[in-house]
Amino acid sequence: MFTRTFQQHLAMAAATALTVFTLNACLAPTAPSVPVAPTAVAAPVAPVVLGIVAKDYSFEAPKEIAGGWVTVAFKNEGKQPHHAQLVRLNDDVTAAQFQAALPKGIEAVMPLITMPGGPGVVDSNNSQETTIYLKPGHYFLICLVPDEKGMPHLAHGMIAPLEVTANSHQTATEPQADAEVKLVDFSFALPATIKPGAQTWKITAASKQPHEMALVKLAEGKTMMDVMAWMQQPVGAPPFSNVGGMQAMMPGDSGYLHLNLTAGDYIAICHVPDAASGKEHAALGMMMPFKVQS
Ligand SMILES: [Cu+2]
Repeated sequence: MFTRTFQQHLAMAAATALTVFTLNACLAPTAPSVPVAPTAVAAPVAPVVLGIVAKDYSFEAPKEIAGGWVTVAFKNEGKQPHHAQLVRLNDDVTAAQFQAALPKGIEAVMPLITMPGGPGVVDSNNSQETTIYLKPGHYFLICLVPDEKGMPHLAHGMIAPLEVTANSHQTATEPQADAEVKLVDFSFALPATIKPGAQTWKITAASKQPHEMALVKLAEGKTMMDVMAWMQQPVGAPPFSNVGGMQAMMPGDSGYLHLNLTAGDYIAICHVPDAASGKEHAALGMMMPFKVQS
């Protein structure tokens, strides 16, 4: 079931950005003097940074940001694990309609929104950065991580509005990736080998349903079976730590996940509910173990 395909992506900027000038003209006194205009190579424009701090149970974040490629820099200063799922209200949907739908559950909310991703779950005092594309519109940050009773943190007030405005300045350049990951119905296509250290993955939902990729690192001696058992019945300390990931994205969307993993055993998990059965995609096989080793 867990087929893993190799999707190594090579940065090609160096090959295309180089321009070779020949300077032999200045050695020949009789050569006509032709002024050479320097070839302008557009410097990459860094994404705007949206800084978010999570507490138990609130977000501290700007209320407005310019759209385009935005690096969402998320820090969890709470004691509980948290994430920041960004949701964009459809153009004809009001904030009041969205908030009225929230208590009715995911089936009522999904037709009103799209999801561009966001920083995945991290434990207390950890952080996660993702670079995602935000088109102008009315957004909310929400945290859907369940408390010990299974209630999403959203129900404790972990929701904040965000206005994304049209970017009147130079728009940011799409980031470069070291590796590519595909989210499919219902599996992950991960890089064949994953080394420790700083790296950026391009995450694409090559699928019919929205997906996410939560990353957990197994505790010493624990297995994927232990993780599955704990997810069924979350009693006591989890057999893993939450080390980030990419929140739910719509089919066809891509985003960038900035990682700095240490060596060890990990599992990629999708908690998005299936459109037909309502079951978590994890229960349909969207849980994949992988190893980080040098
Ligand atoms: Cu999924």
